[in-house]
Amino acid sequence: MSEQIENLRNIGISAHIDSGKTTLTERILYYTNRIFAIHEVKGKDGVGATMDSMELERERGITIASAATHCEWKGHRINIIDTPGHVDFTIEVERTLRVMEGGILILCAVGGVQSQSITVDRQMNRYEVSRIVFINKCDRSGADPYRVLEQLRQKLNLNGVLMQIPIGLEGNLSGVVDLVLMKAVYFEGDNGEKIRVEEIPSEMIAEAEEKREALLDAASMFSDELMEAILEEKVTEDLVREAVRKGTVSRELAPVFVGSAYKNIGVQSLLDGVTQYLPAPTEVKNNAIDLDQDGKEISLVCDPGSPVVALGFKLEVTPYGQLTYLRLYQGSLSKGDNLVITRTKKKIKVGRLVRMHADEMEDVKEARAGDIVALFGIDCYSGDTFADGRLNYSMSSMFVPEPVISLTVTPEDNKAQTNMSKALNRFTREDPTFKAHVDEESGETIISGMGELHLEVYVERMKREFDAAVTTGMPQVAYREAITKMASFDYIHKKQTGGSGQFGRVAGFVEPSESETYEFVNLIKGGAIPTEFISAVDKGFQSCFGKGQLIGFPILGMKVTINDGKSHSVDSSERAFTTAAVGAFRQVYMKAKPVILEPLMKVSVESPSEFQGNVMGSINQRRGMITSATEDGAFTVIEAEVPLATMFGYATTLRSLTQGKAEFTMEFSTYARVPAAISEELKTEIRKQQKGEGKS
Ligand SMILES: Nc1nc2c(ncn2[C@@H]2O[C@H](COP(=O)(O)OP(=O)(O)OP(=O)(O)O)[C@@H](O)[C@H]2O)c(=O)[nH]1
Ligand SMILES: [Mg+2]
Repeated sequence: MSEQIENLRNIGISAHIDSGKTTLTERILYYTNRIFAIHEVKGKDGVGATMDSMELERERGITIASAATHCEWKGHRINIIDTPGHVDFTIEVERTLRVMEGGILILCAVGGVQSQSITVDRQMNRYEVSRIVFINKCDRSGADPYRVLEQLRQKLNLNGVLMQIPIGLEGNLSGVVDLVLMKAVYFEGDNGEKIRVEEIPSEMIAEAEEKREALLDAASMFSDELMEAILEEKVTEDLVREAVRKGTVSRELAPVFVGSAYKNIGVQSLLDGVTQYLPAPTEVKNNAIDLDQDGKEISLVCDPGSPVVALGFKLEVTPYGQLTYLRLYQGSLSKGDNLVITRTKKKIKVGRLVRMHADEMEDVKEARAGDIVALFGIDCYSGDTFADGRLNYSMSSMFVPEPVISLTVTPEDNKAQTNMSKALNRFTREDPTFKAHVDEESGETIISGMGELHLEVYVERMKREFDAAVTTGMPQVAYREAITKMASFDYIHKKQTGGSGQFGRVAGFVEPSESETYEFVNLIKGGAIPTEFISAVDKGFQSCFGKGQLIGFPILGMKVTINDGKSHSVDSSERAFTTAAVGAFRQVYMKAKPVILEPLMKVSVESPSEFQGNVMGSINQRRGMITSATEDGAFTVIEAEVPLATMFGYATTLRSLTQGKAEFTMEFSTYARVPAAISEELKTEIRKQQKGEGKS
C-alpha cells in the first residue's frame, strides 16, 4: 500500500446518540479486514462492538470514550475515531474534531436532524471539518431519507446532495442506486461483503435520472469543466467526482450517502466516498503560533521533511504508563527522537510509538506528517504541543466547556480513600471537563462534570476499575453569582505587630461586566499605589472570585477598577496589598447587589405526538420555557430551556409520562438569573447544607 500522504484520510465519526456510529465503524473494520467477525452493540452474542471496549460501554450499549483505529481501503489508509453521542461526553467529540480534517456525520433516517446532530455540526464547523453525510437506519419503519435531506439543508444549512438513493425502504431496503455510476448496487453474502452491480431497476430509472440531475447541478458549481461537459452531454465519472471532491474539501458541499449499517447496506460505498471526496491532510490549512515571534501565526507544512510539530489531543492513563494520542502536523517521528513540550520546555524522548486499534496498541517504527499515533510513557497534559527543539510553536487547543453539576463522593474506608484518589487523579488528567476538589470547609471531595450521566459513569468506574467503594451525595447545580450594580470601595489594611507592619490602601469601584470572566483595570495615577504592588492587588481580587459571599459560588462577569490608594515606605508589601484587596472585595461585594445565576439547559424531547401534552406539562412544571414544538409525522420534537436544578431524575419522569417512548437530551445553554422567590429559598437551603457539611 502506498504510504503517500495524499492517500491518508483522518475521519471522525460523530452524530446524535444511538444513530449507529459504533455499528458503522464495526462494519468498516470488517470490510477492511481489520476484524473477522461482526459483533453488535449490545448484541445477543454478548461480545460487543470492537470500538466500545470498556465494560460499561458494552453493558449499557453506549459509547463513553472515543476510540481510535485505522484501516486500509483501496490503496488509502484511514484513521478513524468513533465518538460518543451523549452530550455529557462532548469533550471526546471536541478533541476528535479538533485534529481530524474529515468527518462522517451520521443521521438517522427516521429521527433526521436531531438535537445532537446540530451540536456536532456546530463542532465540525468550529474546526473546519469537511464532511460527508450518511443517512443510516433506512431499514427502520418510518425511514424517509428525502425528508432528512431537506432537514439537512434547512436546519444545518448544509448544501447536501444525494450521491445515492435507496432501493426500497424500511423492510424492503435492498441496495442503493449510485448516481455517479448510474447503476444499482446490492450488498450480499452473510455480512453484505459481496457487492453486485447491476442495471437500475426499470421502475426507478426516472427517479434516478431526476436525482442525478440535481447532483450534476450542485457539483457543476465547483467545476467549469463539468459545466461544459453537461452542456455537451459528455459527462464522465471522473469529472463528477472531481467536482464533488472540490466542493467537499472546501466545505461548500456535503455529499449524502444512504443505507443501513445494521443490515450491511451501503457501507462500502460510503468508504469509497471517504477516499474519493474527503481531503488528505495536505489539503487543509493548519496553523501554530510562534512564541519566539510574539505569537505570530505560522502555517504548518504537512511535509515529513519539516521539523516536527504535533498536538497531544487525548490522554489515557493505563496501569503501565500514560498513553498520549498525537496528531502529527509536520515532520516525521521515530523511536528515539527527541521532542520538546512547548508549555513546559521539557525535553522528552520518543520511546514506544504506537497506532491504536480500539484498546489494542500496535507498535510502529515511524509516523509521518498527517498521521495519528500515540506515545507511551510521556508525562504531559491534554492539549500540549510537541515540537522539534528548534521551534517554539504552540497550537491552539480545543474548546473545553465548564462543568455544570457536582456531587460529593465519600470513600467508605481507608482503602477506598487511597483508591479513590488514584481514580480521580487519572480521570481528571484524562478528561478536562471532569474536575475534583476537596472543599476547604467541609473536607469533602466534590467531583463536577457535564451532567448526571457523566458523573455516574465515573463513580461506577471508580468502583469497578479501582475498587474504590464510595457513596455519593445528591447532585448539586453549579450556581454562579453576579453583581448587578456599580459600588465603590476604599479599604485600608493596617497591622502593627512588632517589627515591620503591614500597610496598604486600595480604592476604586466594581461593576457588572459583559464578559464572563474577571476583569481588572488600573487607573492609578501618580503612584498612589506603586507599580510593583499593582499585580498583588489584582491577585487579591482574583483570589475572591472563586467564592462569592452570597452563596459561596464562583462569580461571573465582574470588573474591578482601582483609581486610588496609599502606600507606606516601610510597611507596604505585596502581601499587604493582596490582603487589602481581599478586604476591599469583602467591603464592596454585597453593596453591589449580587444575584444567583443558574445554568439553563437546552432540552430537546422527542416523543410520540400523543404524549405532547404530558411532555409540555412536565417542562412547564420545571420552570422551563418551551421554544418550539415541531410535529413530524407521528413524532413531536419539543425544544425548551429549562433550569438544570429542576431536571434531576427527569429521565424517570419522562419514561412514566410517555410509556418509555420518549427520549430527551440536554446540554448547557447559558447562565440565567434565578427568580427572586426561588433565590431566597435557595440561599437558605445552601446555607443549611454548608453548615451541615461543616459539622460532619
Ligand atoms: N435498524 C437499525 N438499527 C441500527 C442501525 N445502525 C445501528 N442500529 C442500532 O442502533 C443502536 C445504537 O447503535 P450504536 O452503533 O451503538 O450507536 P452509536 O451512535 O454508536 O451510539 P452512542 O455511541 O451511544 O452515541 C444499536 O442497537 C444498533 O444495533 C441500522 O442501520 N438499522
Ligand atoms: Mg457508539
